Amino acid sequence: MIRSNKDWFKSAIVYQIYPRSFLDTTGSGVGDLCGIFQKLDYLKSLGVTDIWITPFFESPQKDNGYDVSDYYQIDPTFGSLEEFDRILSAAGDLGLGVIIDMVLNHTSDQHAWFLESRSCLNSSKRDWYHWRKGMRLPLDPNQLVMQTRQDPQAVSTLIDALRELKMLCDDNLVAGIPASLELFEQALMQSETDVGQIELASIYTHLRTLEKGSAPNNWESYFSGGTWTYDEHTAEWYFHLFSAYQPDLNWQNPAVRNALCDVMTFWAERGVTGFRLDAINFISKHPDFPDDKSDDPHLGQRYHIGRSEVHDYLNECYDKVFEPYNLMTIGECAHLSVEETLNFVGFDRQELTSALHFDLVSLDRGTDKYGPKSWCFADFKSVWSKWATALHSRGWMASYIGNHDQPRPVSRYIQPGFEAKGAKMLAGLLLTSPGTPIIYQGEEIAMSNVAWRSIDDYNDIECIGYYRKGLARGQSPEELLRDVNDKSRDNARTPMQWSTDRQGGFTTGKPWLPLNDNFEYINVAQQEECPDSVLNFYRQLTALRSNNRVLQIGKFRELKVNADGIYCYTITHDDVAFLVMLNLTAQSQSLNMTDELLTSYAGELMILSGEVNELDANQEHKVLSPYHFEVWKQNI
Ligand code: TEU
Repeated sequence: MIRSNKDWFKSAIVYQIYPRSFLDTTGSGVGDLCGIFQKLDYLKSLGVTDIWITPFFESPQKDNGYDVSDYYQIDPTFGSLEEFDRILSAAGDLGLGVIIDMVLNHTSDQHAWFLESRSCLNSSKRDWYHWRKGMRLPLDPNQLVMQTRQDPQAVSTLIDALRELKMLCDDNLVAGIPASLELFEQALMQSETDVGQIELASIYTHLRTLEKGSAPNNWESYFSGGTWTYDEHTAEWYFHLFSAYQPDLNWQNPAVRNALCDVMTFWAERGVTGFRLDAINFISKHPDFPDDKSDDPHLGQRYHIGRSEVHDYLNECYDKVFEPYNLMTIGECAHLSVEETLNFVGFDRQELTSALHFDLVSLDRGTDKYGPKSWCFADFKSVWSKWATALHSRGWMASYIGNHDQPRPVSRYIQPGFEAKGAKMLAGLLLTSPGTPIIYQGEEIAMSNVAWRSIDDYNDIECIGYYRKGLARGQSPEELLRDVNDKSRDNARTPMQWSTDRQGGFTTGKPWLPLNDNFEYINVAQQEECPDSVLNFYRQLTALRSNNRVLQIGKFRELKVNADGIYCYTITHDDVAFLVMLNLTAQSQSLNMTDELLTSYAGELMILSGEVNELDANQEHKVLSPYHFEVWKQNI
């Protein structure tokens, strides 16, 4: 389906599907495309306009599909191309667009491009990825002489081995050794050592270590550990920002860019309405890969985040694919300022239609992303308001509170016992704020975190890396498990809770990840029956947004309030104004009705979650019940 209106993404409401956890129709325990097909009516009923499906391409599934081994094939775990086309066409009939996830920063190490690239030094695809020689400490001949003096038997074999190595390898490959060899020979001539024999193999091992050297630089990966992995076969290191199974593509190479544009064209031709672009602001790396000498908590970020070349690359994709197919492009743009983000999504740029920022989901992240950090409502509001205001009339954002990489919002921001009320308030915030809202599967029924007892219960490559790294530096397993419980991405990946049936109606088999035990009282079927459910509240909100252009394109302004736990803002456009008042806390809050608030507090009450509380007689206060949310609309 190609949408005709250029600005269509401004009125979109997106629902994100993590296919392996959505609905399994085969009993394999893993969700599949047929499952999505079966739920299209449900998705339509939510009032969303587009679904975004996270990667379903052929993949060894080391990072659940974010390690693609063939961009043109569907992983058999999920189904077939025919089934995907069936979704596209049935969704299209319902007026639902389909956005797919493009993982273009890296491929799987099993992708044919990488297999070819790693096959030999002069492979035609060698420079499709980043390969570097190890950093070697110069071989100190004097030290070697000292060593052999202690073991005189070793000398002659060592010389032979060094000579052989000199012949085998070109100077570049074993830089340092040939020069050292000469010095070593000179030093040896002057010495009076007995010549003996030792195992050639052990010398080779020694030389191999010298040859391998250490990683080409000190950058850190996102999944714990360094960004380089040594490849024995060609004695070079390859670069990966995520796991070693996910080597980074070299976007500097025009052939790579062409190949990736071909991939995107293939899917655009099939009729997708857009792409979510994974880690897109990371695709360009400093070509020299310098050591990061700063004291940044994440070494190397300064050399791969939002570099200027990214804009040239995206501009090229825009001309070739995004623009001709009128696609919505949602760039995952971590750790950028507002101004830097505008370089991707400004209306004057020809790059992306929207971006996802990381400021909100970083609020409670301390060391290494998993360590705890305290946060307060004032910070929460200031981050939200910053992004809600900054881009107005200059560019566009996509907004979200949770996704497949984040713990569940109700467990993160809401006090236990208030999940349903809290979920409604968060939904209200999301769906009345600027930017294209993205609802992550399960949020519409307030699914929550799990807390498993052992790291062995987890599947998430990221949290397992964090746990191992923590153990290595001496942290206690209990402390690490607590961090993992709070932050693991598996929290968002437990299967969708459809009903009280066995395995929550998700599968008839053994689910790939256990369900959250609370499926018996948090599930779609029950909430369908209850007019006051979180699910039905979502429907009210999507309808409100879709029926009111003002909410889609209006101007956001935060109003001053007397308490950090209360958040009030207006959204205005032309002669219509919406007022949103909400309580971020589990306590009732008394809101001082300032003149500014009183002016906006008029017109028609559109939506309410919480107790009906009129103003007091003097019109000075209004009580907002725990996680209260209300919206007013007036003509101005
Ligand atoms: O996530 C990327 C991601 O979360 C990082 O880029 C993020 O910037 C960093 O961790 C913040 O500190 C995407 C996918 O959403 C995720 O599921 C994948 O595992 C990852 O890319 C690798 O493809």
